[in-house]
Amino acid sequence: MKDTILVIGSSGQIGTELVMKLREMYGNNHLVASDIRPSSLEVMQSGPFEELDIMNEARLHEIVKKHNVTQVYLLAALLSATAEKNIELGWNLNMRSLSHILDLGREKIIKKIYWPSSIAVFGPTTPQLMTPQYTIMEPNTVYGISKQAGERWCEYYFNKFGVDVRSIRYPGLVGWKASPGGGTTDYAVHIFHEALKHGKYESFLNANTTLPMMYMPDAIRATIELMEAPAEQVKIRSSYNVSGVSFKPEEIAAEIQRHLPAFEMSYQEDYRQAIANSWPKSIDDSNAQEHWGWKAEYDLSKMTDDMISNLKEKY
Ligand code: NAD
Ligand code: AKB
Repeated sequence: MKDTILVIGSSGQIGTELVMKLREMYGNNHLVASDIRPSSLEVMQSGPFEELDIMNEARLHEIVKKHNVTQVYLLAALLSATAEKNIELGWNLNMRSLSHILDLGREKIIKKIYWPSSIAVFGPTTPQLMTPQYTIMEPNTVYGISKQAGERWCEYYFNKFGVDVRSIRYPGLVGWKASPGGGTTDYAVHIFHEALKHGKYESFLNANTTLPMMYMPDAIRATIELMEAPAEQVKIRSSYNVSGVSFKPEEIAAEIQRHLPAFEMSYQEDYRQAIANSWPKSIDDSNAQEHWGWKAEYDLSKMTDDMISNLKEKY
C-alpha cells in the first residue's frame, strides 16, 4: 500500500514548496497538508488540508487515523529570531511537537518521520569554518537549544525504540515562493523583494556576516533524498550537516547589482547580529555526501539569477 504523508507546518517557507513536491511524487490524496493557519492557494486546492495545532495531541491522532497516515514531516516551529522574543512558546512548541510525533513512531502508528534541525545547534565555541558533523555544540539561543535537544531525542528514539526518524541541519534557506518565518537568515530573502520593489534594502546584519545558506530547490531535494534513502544508509540519526553556499550581505548585494545596477544596500545591525555571530560560516557535509550522496547544485550567482527571474515574473 502507498504511504500517506502528513506535513505539519504546510503554510511556512519550506512547507509551501515541500507539499507540492511530495504531492507530485506520492499523488495529491496521499499528502495531507496541515497548519494552524491556511496554506497557499496552491496547497489548499491541490489536495487535503487539515487545520491542526500541533500542541493538541488528540487532534493530531484524529487526523492520523482519519487519513491512515504512515509518514510525518514535522515543520512547525518557532525560528531563531521569533523564539528569542517568546522563549516559553519557542521551547514548548519546538519540544512538545517533536515528542508528540516521536511517540507516534514509538507506538508504531507511523513508520517514518522527518524533523529538521538547524545550523543553530552550533554556538560561539564551535569552530566556525567548515564546521564538522561532530564538534563542540554550545548553542546560546532558545531555538538552538531546542534543536540540539531535539537531535538528542531523535537519536534516542531511534536507538531505544527503533523509530525511523531522519533529520538535516538546514542552513538559512532562500526561496521565492513563500516568506521566511522569523529567522536570523531572513535578510537573504527580504533583500530580493525589496531590491525589486524599492531598489534598496537595509540589512539587519552587518556587511561582513558570512553565514551558511542554501537555495530552496537544493533544500527540498536534500530532504527528499534523505527520506527516500534505504534505512541502512542513514547512519546518523541525530541530524546531518548539509552545505549549500556561504555568503555575506555585501556579497549578495553585489550579485543583485549585476541584475539591478542601481540597487542600494545599507546596514543597521539589530539583536539578530549576535545570533548570527554565534553560528558557523561554512559547513563540512562529508558524511551526508558519503552516506546518501548529497551534493548541492546552486552557488550564489545561480541562486541569484533564479530568484530574480522568478520574482520579476511574480511582481
Ligand atoms: P516557518 O516559520 O516559515 O513555518 C512554520 C509553520 O509552522 C508556519 O506556517 C506556522 O503557521 C506553523 N505553526 C506554528 N505553530 C504551529 C502549531 N502550534 N501547530 C501547527 N502549525 C504551527 O518555518 P520554515 O522556515 O518553513 O521552517 C520549517 C522547519 O525547518 C522548522 O523546524 C525550522 O526550524 C526548520 N529550519 C528552517 C530553516 C529556514 O531557513 N527556513 C533553516 C533551518 C531549519
Ligand atoms: C533561522 O535563521 O532561524 C533559520 C535557521 C538557520 O535555522 N533560518
